[in-house]
Amino acid sequence: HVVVIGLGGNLGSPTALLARFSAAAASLAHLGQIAAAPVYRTAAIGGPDQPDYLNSALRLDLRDPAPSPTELLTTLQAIEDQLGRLRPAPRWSARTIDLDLLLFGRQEVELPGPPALTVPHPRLLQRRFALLPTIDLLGPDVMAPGAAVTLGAALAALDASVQPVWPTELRIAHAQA
Ligand code: A4P
Ligand code: MG
Repeated sequence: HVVVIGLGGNLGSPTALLARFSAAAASLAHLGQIAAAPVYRTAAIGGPDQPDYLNSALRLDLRDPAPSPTELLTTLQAIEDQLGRLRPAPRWSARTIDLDLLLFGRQEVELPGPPALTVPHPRLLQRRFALLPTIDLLGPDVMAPGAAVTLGAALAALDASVQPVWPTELRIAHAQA
């Protein structure tokens, strides 16, 4: 199973945010091989007025015995808690770290939960901050499960002036298991 996990956050310095991204990668390394996308600075989409985000993504090639999508989501939420994520908070408000399950192989998942889970992530194809690092990891020619377009075509359809994304020099340090 090739899994893609979106990383985001906009509370604290870039250095602090990057340290949380790297800590999240290290916490996942026991599940399989990890590759990290570049880190982008991105304008906040939706929600109240808030600082720019850092966004990136991890590719996780799960080794057996692989967790189920729900087990992996529960792990991601536990890592968010360990890294200081405060809940409950208003939807789309500023946060220290957000870990989203963007893709889980070719699986389509729709579970009421708790925890509720929809895979592919329901907003993946509408968001440049999620699509760009996913394409860095998988290439532009992959079709998102359940969608009729490639990731690259979905990205090309989005307005870069409405959703600006800027490359940074920041790199995620990730422990290999
Ligand atoms: N949930 C369902 N499916 C998934 C999935 N595939 N991955 C449920 C992760 N979670 C999933 O998530 C809310 C609920 O979604 C959970 O109970 C989970 O069971 P949350 O992380 O607790 O809260 P949230 O992140 O505030 O809500 P949501 O709806 O996930 O927000 P988004 O869509 O993640 O948006 N702008 C920029 N530039 N960069 C960003 O990273 N992020 C957001 C948050 C808004 N604007 C942003 C960014
Ligand atoms: Mg989230």
